[in-house]
Amino acid sequence: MAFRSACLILCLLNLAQITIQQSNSKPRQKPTNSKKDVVTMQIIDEIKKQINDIAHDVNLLKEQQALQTICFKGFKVQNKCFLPFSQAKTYHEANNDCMAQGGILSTPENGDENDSLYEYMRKILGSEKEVWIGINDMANEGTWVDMSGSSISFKNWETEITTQPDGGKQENCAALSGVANGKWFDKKCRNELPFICQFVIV
Ligand SMILES: *[C@@H]1O[C@H](CO)[C@@H](O)[C@H](O)[C@H]1NC(C)=O
Ligand SMILES: [Ca+2]
Repeated sequence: MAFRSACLILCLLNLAQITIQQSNSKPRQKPTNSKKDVVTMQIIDEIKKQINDIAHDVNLLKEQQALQTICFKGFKVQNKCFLPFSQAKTYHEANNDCMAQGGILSTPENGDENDSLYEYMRKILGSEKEVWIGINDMANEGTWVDMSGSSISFKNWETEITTQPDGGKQENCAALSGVANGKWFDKKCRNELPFICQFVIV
């Protein structure tokens, strides 16, 4: 990989530089052993630190690249990427699939995200479909929270024709409905629906 060879070259250059500095700064006569040991340790520590820094940068770049790949396949809205999965799964299976890729079930947090998610779902999965969203009241009936357990401020329940959420303790997971033009319904968590994962871009 290009990164790895760049890293290796950098490390070798640094090593060469430090060695030159060391030999330049040293007096001609033989230094005592203890001094030499201290200098050697310092060089090793410095190189270790630099390798750690480079490894850290490489990991960050890999993460960014992975997110960009997802964005490329999916749909970007503000600082989020949405990626659809058409295979119907239970709520838990769906969220596990999202988490396995570094995301969570999509969670619209404002009107714009809500519109984007609905439009995207309609286009990719079909306007008759429903998708899981990352909102549930499993822990505490009637208290709807996001996947981090925080209470939600944006809500988009269907209330014109029905009065969602209306499933009580039987229905603790939320889905966005294409038929209801993007409004939300509570559903049984073990139902199987397609889903859209969201990835936050840092
Ligand atoms: C999304 O939310 C906004 C703000 O509440 C609302 O105006 C809009 O109709 C909603 N869109 C959908 C598709 O439900
Ligand atoms: Ca409930």
